[in-house]
Amino acid sequence: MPATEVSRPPSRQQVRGACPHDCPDTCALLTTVEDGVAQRVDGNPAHAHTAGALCTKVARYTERSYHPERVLQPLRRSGPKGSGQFTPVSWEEALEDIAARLKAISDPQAILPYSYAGTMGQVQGESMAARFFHRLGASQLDRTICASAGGEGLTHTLGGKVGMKVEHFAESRLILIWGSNSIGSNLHFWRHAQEAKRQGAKLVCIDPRRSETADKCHEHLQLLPGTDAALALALMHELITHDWLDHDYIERHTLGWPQLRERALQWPPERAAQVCGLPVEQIRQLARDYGSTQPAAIRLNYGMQRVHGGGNATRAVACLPALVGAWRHRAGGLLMSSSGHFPVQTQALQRPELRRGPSRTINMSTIGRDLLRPASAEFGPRIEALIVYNSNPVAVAPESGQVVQGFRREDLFTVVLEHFMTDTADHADYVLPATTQLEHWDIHASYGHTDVLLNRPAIAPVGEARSNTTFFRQLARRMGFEEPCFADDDESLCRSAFGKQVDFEELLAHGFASLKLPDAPYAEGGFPTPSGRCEFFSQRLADQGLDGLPDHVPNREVAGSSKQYPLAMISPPARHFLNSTFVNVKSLRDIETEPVLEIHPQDAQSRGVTDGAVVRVFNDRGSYHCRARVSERARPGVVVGLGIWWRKMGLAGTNVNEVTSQELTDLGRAPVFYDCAVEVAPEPVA
Ligand SMILES: Nc1nc2c(c(=O)[nH]1)N[C@H]1C(S)=C(S)[C@@H](COP(=O)(O)OP(=O)(O)OC[C@H]3O[C@@H](n4cnc5c(=O)[nH]c(N)nc54)[C@H](O)[C@@H]3O)O[C@H]1N2
Ligand SMILES: Nc1nc2c(c(=O)[nH]1)N[C@H]1C(S)=C(S)[C@@H](COP(=O)(O)OP(=O)(O)OC[C@H]3O[C@@H](n4cnc5c(=O)[nH]c(N)nc54)[C@H](O)[C@@H]3O)O[C@H]1N2
Ligand SMILES: [Mo]
Repeated sequence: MPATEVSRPPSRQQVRGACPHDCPDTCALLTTVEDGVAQRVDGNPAHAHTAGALCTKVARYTERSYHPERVLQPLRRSGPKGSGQFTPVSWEEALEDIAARLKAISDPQAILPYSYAGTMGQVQGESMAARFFHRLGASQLDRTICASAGGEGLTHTLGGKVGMKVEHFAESRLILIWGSNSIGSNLHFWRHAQEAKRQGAKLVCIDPRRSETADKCHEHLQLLPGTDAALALALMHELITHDWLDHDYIERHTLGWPQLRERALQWPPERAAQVCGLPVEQIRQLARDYGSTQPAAIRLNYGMQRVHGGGNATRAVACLPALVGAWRHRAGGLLMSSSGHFPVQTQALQRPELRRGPSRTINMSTIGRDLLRPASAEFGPRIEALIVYNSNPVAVAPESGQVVQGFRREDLFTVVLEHFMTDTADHADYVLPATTQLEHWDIHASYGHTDVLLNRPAIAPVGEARSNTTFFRQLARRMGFEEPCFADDDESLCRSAFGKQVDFEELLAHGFASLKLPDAPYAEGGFPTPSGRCEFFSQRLADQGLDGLPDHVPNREVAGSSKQYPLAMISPPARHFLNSTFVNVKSLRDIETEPVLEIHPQDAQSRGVTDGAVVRVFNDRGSYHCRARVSERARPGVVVGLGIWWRKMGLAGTNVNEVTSQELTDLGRAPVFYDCAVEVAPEPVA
């Protein structure tokens, strides 16, 4: 060592954070930083729900943050739309030009923000961005792509996205894991289910796929996609005919029992067995278990509401706990999402009062169709500019054929804030480097537990990356927006996110703080519905001209109903990706290997499909190639295209959303990813 260089110990610290990803677990993170470089990311052992453990994906967080292909400079398009050819420019130049391009659009409603849950943070999600778009008078985005069918179903039944506390599942005697592959997508819930299992509880999985979770449950009801309401109604039928009901709870805490009773009596198990494609005895046994075991808990997840009748199916399932009085126990009831328990100060964060003119709303799930729509009296102006952040619509939105065509419009001005050159970034006019969770402040609610988490920056922004909030603050200045709220810094946004109900000093000290909630919130009724009861019958739905009671609303594309496309396809998450995030992280992609289609041996044989063969999956909307995995994880008549690969990393530059449709659900205006008929043929990539 040269004499002039002073040797000093490396500075080493651990910074408390929160996992930003779209997952019910919302883990507390501890990032080890040495000399300004993040060395590793661990689960915080002090946070009970995280319990010091992370999933395989987030344990590799530094591999993603320091990925050699991260976008580190602003880029301007230099080739045709979608070619992925870009030239680096300065932030100054990019911001000036973007402001000029937006100012040149005469009707601000021709400008559309497109964002979802790349980060679930309240600050880097919709705070400064929402202020910016309200002040601009841009179109608003209906954020329906994931959970709005189930969300509305739950709201019209229980009153909101509310339910059991997740930790109490550990004390349940019977757990129905319904439309959820918990081991793959909700690992920290699975710990509680395992604890219950060790204590003797029975675990039942309700899923068209024999998932990793189904493997570990005592019972698996492998029903056809989109038939959950039929199953729930048949369970009610059995609860009624055997009088396994809690009459006192029904009397005092529910609404519409005589009507629901009449509806359920039309669903004997034989009828449901036919619709669901299940043995009748399996339905009877489940009803017996549910009617005779306390406390019984249902972990309902969003996998069962991505079909035409997803809203009604959620309503039907959400009626069950009240019928048997399961809510009386803290380990009984249902949990789909806990997000409605959090006192999020949306007004303070997003400032809707900044909007002066009229506003139209565009549904993010029909972005393909809407980008191609001309101006009209009904639609309003043609979409002329898109600003995308926290989302990868070209890969994740349904019916990619139309989405890609829309993003390729030469007259569309597109700005994408991203970490990587995703399929969407490839279609941008400007790609701007965004910070990751290790580099910015944020604060998080959760949809799987009831703790607030604070995320402090662990390292300085990598390269020239700027946070979403920084971008919108700086663009606001160039647009001439002078309201003082555009000067709020991220730490003060974090402070305002939950108001005084959450102790910010506690968050600063520990990184997390639990909401103060009763253990069994609906033991004595008190649901947040208009009536204060669990609403079997919803007057609010009836007032909209809809069925006030839950019913079985069949899929539009029922398995076996089309000669041309006889297979029903579902496309649930691959375990080592998070939607389309992490597909470019090599160590994780190596585990998933290639886009895969699980197909039952019978269906494979009749089509001449062999294990490992390249197949084409197709319908009238489009087609994509992937590798067949002949497996009994798929039931006969149903194929499983594990999601969501980047198109450009697929076998032929496409992915599963080529075949999904832009139809919407019965409630909540949501996509129907799992209501999709296809045919499959062995066919190498041309
Ligand atoms: N590893 C990983 N974790 C994730 C995600 C990911 O991509 N990867 N995604 C995250 C996101 S965005 C969300 S919204 C959450 C929740 O995400 P969900 O979409 O709930 O995902 P899963 O838990 O995989 O549950 C889907 C399960 O539902 C099943 N299913 C499909 N159709 C039906 C049906 O009609 N009825 C029933 N009963 N089941 C059906 C599928 O086979 C699958 O096993 O998970 C999050 N966690
Ligand atoms: N076929 C099929 N399609 C589906 C589904 C399915 O089950 N099957 N699932 C649907 C569901 S449940 C969902 S939730 C959607 C998910 O759709 P998206 O919310 O679009 O999720 P991702 O594909 O993970 O894309 C998020 C992007 O945000 C970026 N990002 C992360 N953090 C930040 C940040 O701080 N700033 C900025 N600017 N960018 C950031 C990431 O790099 C990533 O590219 O997909 C839906 N699509
Ligand atoms: Mo989602």
